Order: sequence, then structure tokens, then C-alpha cells
Amino acid sequence: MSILTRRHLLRHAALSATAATPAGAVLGTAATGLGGCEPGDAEDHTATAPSAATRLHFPPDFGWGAATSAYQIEGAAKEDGRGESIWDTFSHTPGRIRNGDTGDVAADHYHRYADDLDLMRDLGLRSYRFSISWPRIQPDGTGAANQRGLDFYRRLVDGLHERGIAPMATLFHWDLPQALQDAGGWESRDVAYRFADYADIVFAALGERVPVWLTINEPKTVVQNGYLFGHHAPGHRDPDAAYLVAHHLQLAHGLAVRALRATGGTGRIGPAFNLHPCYPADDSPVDGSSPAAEAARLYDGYENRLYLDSALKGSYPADVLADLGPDSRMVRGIRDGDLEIISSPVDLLAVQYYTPIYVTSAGGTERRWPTSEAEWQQIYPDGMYDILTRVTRDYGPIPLTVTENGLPTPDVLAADGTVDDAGRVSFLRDHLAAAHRAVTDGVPLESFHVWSLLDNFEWAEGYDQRWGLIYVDYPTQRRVFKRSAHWYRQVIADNAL
Ligand code: IFM
Repeated sequence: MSILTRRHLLRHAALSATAATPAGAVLGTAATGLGGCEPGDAEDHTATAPSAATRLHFPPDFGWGAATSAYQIEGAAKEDGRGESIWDTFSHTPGRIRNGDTGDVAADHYHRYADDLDLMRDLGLRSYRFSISWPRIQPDGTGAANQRGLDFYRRLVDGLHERGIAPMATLFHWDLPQALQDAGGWESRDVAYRFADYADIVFAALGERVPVWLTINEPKTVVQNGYLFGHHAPGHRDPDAAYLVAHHLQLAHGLAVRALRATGGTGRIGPAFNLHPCYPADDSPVDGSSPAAEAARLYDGYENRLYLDSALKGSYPADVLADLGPDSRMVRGIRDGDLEIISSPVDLLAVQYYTPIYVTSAGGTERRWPTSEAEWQQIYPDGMYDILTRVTRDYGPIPLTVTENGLPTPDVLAADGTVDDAGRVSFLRDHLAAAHRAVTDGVPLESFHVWSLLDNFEWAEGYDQRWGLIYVDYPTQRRVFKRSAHWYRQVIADNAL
């Protein structure tokens, strides 16, 4: 592994070790600037809507959506036969999660899903992206299906249809059954095949009712946070294992695509990648030969091409393989035929954009824009444009959906019952404007999902960060539309910014 890669890892380790972002550097606090936004952007734009001529109209039938994931909102950790996942184990391990929080109750969505569906309808959503909890379907990760788990998702999907909202289901959003972790987790090639079995069960039960499937949510986050830096489950710090895990996650993706095709159904399917545009910190041309450009290119290999190239081109990037070296567990773990499976044709690509990365000639990184409460997130809306146009340019006109975009803001429920998250309104408006510009320039973007519908369990940050359009008062589980939810409802109704 090269010096650059070690620096890449160190940079992440440093970020992950950082405590909360210093006050004053946070978007949405009174004293801060808004990266990528104009001065005064924290104003309520619902009150100053642009004239019809200057509005940004989205394509007819644009899929306005919001996203969640099972462990982050469902709670009901021990109900209806649900097994344990690695996030149950991890969150109950002292010292792993801020304030000792767990997903045991979360937003209690498992019990309140019908009310939450009504909130989605009130918001005007046309698409809802959620994930299915593998340990609800197969408590130990193998064997017969747990019917009560399937029934929950059947009720959820039916409720979406009744309200005219299209379901978009993610098969895996990090909650691996603990029993499979005990058998080696994603380091074990066999787990990719167990995932395909699980996918078979889910497709048989829900395949007719779910028009869009996503396979694995953010394999890169599992690789980096779960296996390089250890601040996500399963909490390992093992670079050699990490990239073998990347390969097995990609293999699992391809097997699930094939499983859906084998049903003969009409559902569409694709991967969900969090993509970070990587820029040379010295502002030299991205495709140039300056040391910073070269360093940024390898960084891009680890952040983006490792996943994009294998799924969409059928090859791993040569620079990353060379950097890992022929003796790495990943390179040794690639078998004949794997890349054909991984690159099984997909119907769409789900893009999740949060932050850019600026890479120095020495392979380190620099911050250029203010961060949100999530210290890893620089606020740079143009990155949305860059990543969407780049994917279309490099991988062809595959339909795209943005399945996550958002930020945490320091939201407070005021005495008058309102939540004024002006920073979220500014952020979403600027990122949607960038997405619109990409559409104007020919990107086949079909939908956009805000992360997140509800405040929820933000992994190692517990409930400290609030990412939702809808505020959750955890002691009472009361839901309150934030200012951003009112604003988003209007955007959806107008189909325009
Ligand atoms: O909350 C997460 C989500 O689970 C995956 N994408 C990033 C979000 C914010 O960190």
C-alpha cells in the first residue's frame, strides 16, 4: 500500500477522531457563513419566491422524495422475531456511540409507520426510499423467512401505494445479521451468497409491488468506517480486510441484480454509491499532471472508481489495484467471473452527494468550505453538478437518482411549536439548483431524495445530529414539520425552485 493510501487512511482517521465541530463553524448557527451560498441565504425563500420566468422547473414526473433506513428509524429491536444485527451489538458496546445511544427505539417508526405515511402524503412526496432490515427477514441471516418481518414491509409498501407514493427499497443499509458477522461478516465470500438468498426472499414477497430496488447502500462507508477506521460496526481497523470487504460487497450487489432478473419481474435495480468529487487542492486541472492532480486521481480511485468502474464497466481501476498490490487480500480474492457478476447490467445508478474532497500534492486533504455539524461535510453545492455530470460523461446516459443529500442542523423545537432550520432550506435549494443545472446540461436525473425524512439515529453520532425534514421529539415521539419541510412541500407542488 502506497504512502498516498496511508495518508488517505490517516486523513480519515483524523477526521473520525475529531469531536463535534467547533461552535461557529456550523452551518445554520447565527454567526456562520454558508459555503457555496449567497449572503443572506438563511432567509425564508418561501416568502420571496422568484418570478415565474426565473424559476427552475424540473422535468414533468420528477420523483421528489425523501429517504430513511431501517436501523436509523424503526426501533422495535426485539419485536416480531427480529434477530440481532451488528448495529445492535455495536451500539450496545460502551464507548462506541455518542451519549451511549442505540437504535432500540429510534423514531419508533415500526409502530408509527401509518402516521409517518400520512406525513409523507402531506409533504407531497412522490417517492420514498427506505431500507429493509435483513435481521427482520432472516433473524440469523440464513434459512426460512420470518413472515412477520415481511408483513411489516408489505404493510409499508401497500400504504405507500394507497397514498400515491412510489416505494424505493434498499436491500442493505448496514444492518448485517450478527450471526453472519460471527461467521466472518463481509470478509467471508459466502456472505455475498447469503445476501443473494435474502434478496430472493424479499423479491418473492415484494417484487411485484416495488418498482425500484437498490442493492447495497454506500459500500464505501462500510469499507472505510466499518473496516478502516472502526467507528462504525463492526468496528475493525484493518486496511487489508477492508478492500476484500469492498470486493464482496460488490459481488453481493451483482448477485442481487441477477436474483431480481431471475424473477422475470419488471422491477428496476441499481447500486447506491456515495460519491465525492476529488479536486486537486492547488486548483490545477483535474486531468493535468501536477502532483496534486495525480494524487487527486488516486484518491478518486478509492472514493469513486473502485465502485463505479466495477459495477458499470466490469473492471477495477488499475491504479487502485496497483496501489493495493498483488498480495493484498482483495486482489487475491478476485475470482474468474466475479467482475461479470458485479457488472451485471443495472437499470439506474443511485448517487448520494454530501461533500467534496480537496487533495494536496502530498496526498493529504484540505478543507475549503465551511462544514456542517458533521465535521466531514464541506458545504459545496457545485459538487452536486460536478459529480452528476461526471458520472454521465464517464459512464454513459444511465438513469440517475439522487438518493441522499442533506445536512444536520442544530434544530430546536420553539415554544410556538415551530422548528426554524433555515440552513437546511438554503442547503437544499442550492443543491437542487445544481442538480437542475446538471439536468439542463443533459444529465438523465429522474428523482431526488432528501436525507432524511425524519430526524433519526445518526450512527456513531447517535441522536446528536438532526438530519430530518421532520423534527422528532424523542421523549414523546411527536413529529413536527420543520421550516424545510414546508418549503420542500411547496417545491414539490410547484415542481420548481
Ligand atoms: O445517515 C447517513 C446514511 O445512513 C447514509 N448516508 C449518509 C447519512 C448521513 O451521514
